Amino acid sequence: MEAAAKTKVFGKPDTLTGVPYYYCPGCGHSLIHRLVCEVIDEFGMAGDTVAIFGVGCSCVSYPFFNLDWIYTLHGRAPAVATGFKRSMPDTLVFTYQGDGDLGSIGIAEIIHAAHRGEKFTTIFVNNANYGMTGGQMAPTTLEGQITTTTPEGRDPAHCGSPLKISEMLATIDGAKYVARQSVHDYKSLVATRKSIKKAFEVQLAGEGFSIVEILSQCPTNWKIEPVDSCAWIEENMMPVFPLGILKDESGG
Ligand SMILES: Cc1ncc(C[n+]2csc(CCOP(=O)(O)OP(=O)(O)O)c2C)c(N)n1
Repeated sequence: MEAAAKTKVFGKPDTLTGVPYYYCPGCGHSLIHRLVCEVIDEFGMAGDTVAIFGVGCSCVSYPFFNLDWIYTLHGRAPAVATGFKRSMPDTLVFTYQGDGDLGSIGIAEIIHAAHRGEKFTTIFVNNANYGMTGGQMAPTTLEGQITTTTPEGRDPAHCGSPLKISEMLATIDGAKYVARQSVHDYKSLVATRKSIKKAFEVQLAGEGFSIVEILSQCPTNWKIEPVDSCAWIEENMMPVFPLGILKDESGG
């Protein structure tokens, strides 16, 4: 009997190595890795891409990628990306940074990279806390959110309100594409992939700085079950950090 012809409809992106993820159960980083890799595959650019990691949970991610990568000091990925992209302008360069890395210690780096209109892309993973170090308050921590450093909940009277970093970056002329997406349901995964693709296109067209903020699950530090973390994003994060394209000045 002849074997029935099979058509492959789904598979692992070639840019992912297939090394099993060792993130906490329900962590959003692995979903985001996959979407980034799918887009790189689509562009056929794995050999011409450099990933630049900040410090945080994602700094253990290099075994997952079939890519060249650089691991930088905390918050300094935009400076390294600036140097790399300027010296090798045909390379697809992206930084991959958490909200602590990008929004606290690295806030000046990202603002000035956008201000200079550096032609790289930032994947900004907002999980509303410092994940790697055990769940301390980040600039993006929600009002009332319990973290190890705000055991009674973040009080804006002395901790400020959640910093809307993408809104801030969108005011900067050199930033040409700024989007906020999420990975909490299928629809948001599709939108996030689309935004990553658009951000990379803006970079490859030499138009300026591009960034995609992605709301991402951290059930371990939110102290909830992985299955509940998607609803947590929708109910708690999205009212404060609404999804959408904050700025698109691509195409001249
Ligand atoms: C100069 C410096 N200060 C502090 C630390 C400790 N540190 C490691 S990861 C981290 C926070 C990372 O949080 P985030 O960027 O939100 O990423 P996540 O782990 O949540 O993905 C901190 C403060 C460090 N490694 N280097």
